[in-house]
Amino acid sequence: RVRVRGVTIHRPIIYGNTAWVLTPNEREALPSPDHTHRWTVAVRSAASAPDSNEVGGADDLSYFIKRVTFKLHDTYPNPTRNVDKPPFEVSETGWGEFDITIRITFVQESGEKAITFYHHLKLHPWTAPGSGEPEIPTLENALKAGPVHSWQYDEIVFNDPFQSFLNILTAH
Ligand code: SLL
Repeated sequence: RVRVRGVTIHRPIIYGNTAWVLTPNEREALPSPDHTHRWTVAVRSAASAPDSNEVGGADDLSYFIKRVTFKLHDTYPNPTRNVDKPPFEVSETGWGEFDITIRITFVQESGEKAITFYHHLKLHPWTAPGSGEPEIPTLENALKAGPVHSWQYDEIVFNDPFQSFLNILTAH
């Protein structure tokens, strides 16, 4: 296998979360009524919108990503969630914000090491009413304000890729 020296190729991604406040009715229907929010954490192609749930097409990263592992807070059952096909996302309910460890494993043919990074799950739309200090709004006001979005753009960079992997990347 041959590395192509001096070549750098990158793939743009978006990662992060969207969170929704649960209505009182939705909360009553849950096994844990202390949960206040529903949220989705995801890794997506930067070529499509963060909220797209499209499988295949522009948002299909599976030609170079084999698995995305989302490590949730230990308060969750089975906190290590492996996602082996798109959409690369996890949806849950909960009451608190925490750091999610995101690990991307690349397809076998790539010969690339997995990469790991973090996303701080954001649930609350902090507001500074009037000239006051920023504060977490009441659930009622947060519900009116609509979903909270917290997304980051980034680029996965491959240096000196194997020729076969470079072919896979450029074919898409
Ligand atoms: C905090 N350090 O205290 C954070 C921890 C934990 C979030 C947040 C519920 C999990 C479950 C949940 O939202 N955990 O009940 O399955 O704010």
